[in-house]
Amino acid sequence: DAGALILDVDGTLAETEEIHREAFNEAFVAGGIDWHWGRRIYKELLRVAGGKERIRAFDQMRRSGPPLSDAVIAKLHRIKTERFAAIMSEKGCPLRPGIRALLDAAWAREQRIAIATTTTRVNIDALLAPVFGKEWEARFAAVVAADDVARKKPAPDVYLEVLSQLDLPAASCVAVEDSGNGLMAATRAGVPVLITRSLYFHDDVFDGALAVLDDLSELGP
Ligand code: XBP
Ligand code: MG
Repeated sequence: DAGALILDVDGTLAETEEIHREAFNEAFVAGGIDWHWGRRIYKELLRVAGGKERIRAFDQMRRSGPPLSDAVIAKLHRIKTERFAAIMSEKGCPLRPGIRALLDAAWAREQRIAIATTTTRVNIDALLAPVFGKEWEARFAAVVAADDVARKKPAPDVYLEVLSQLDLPAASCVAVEDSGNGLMAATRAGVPVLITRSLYFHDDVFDGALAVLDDLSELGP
């Protein structure tokens, strides 16, 4: 019995981070907050997994006044999630090279595919429904997102939850990730990791990965 492929979403299935960044910036404008995240600061902020956590981290870095309340952060993030879906439906976002072929080949040999991500669950829908239709989730053996676990990556929680839903030993699976946080999360869960280099983590060092590829088209047909 072959193990499963466990896929990250942001940066791995698609280059979504620029859309996340745009959505954050639109949420700050809508929420009347005088922030704008450029690429350089966003690269640093990406070390913090999770949008709400990222807003809080920036608030702690920059603010002299009282910290933003949980309610304000939740509201900003709610707007950000709405804007993400809106931008995705306006502009769309293609899957990265090799992803479609990898999925089709795995499904053809009846290998199970799962998703392990620290993004908000509806964001996966915004990405995958246009490609695979409304019933996209039925194609995946397990879909675990930030909302489903206590701790986001680099904690192993999303991977442990996927393994438990699949009832598979970690070492029989392969994770595909693009970030150091993702590599650490999967590694802590005992899952070997293939890295695909993405926009924001292009020059990072990925010690302990099985391999580091520019993109999955390198795996060939
Ligand atoms: C993805 C993330 C997410 C997105 C934003 O990490 O860190 O926070 O940037 O999503 P990974 P939300 O690819 O390692 O899963 O705003 O919905 O949290
Ligand atoms: Mg990622």
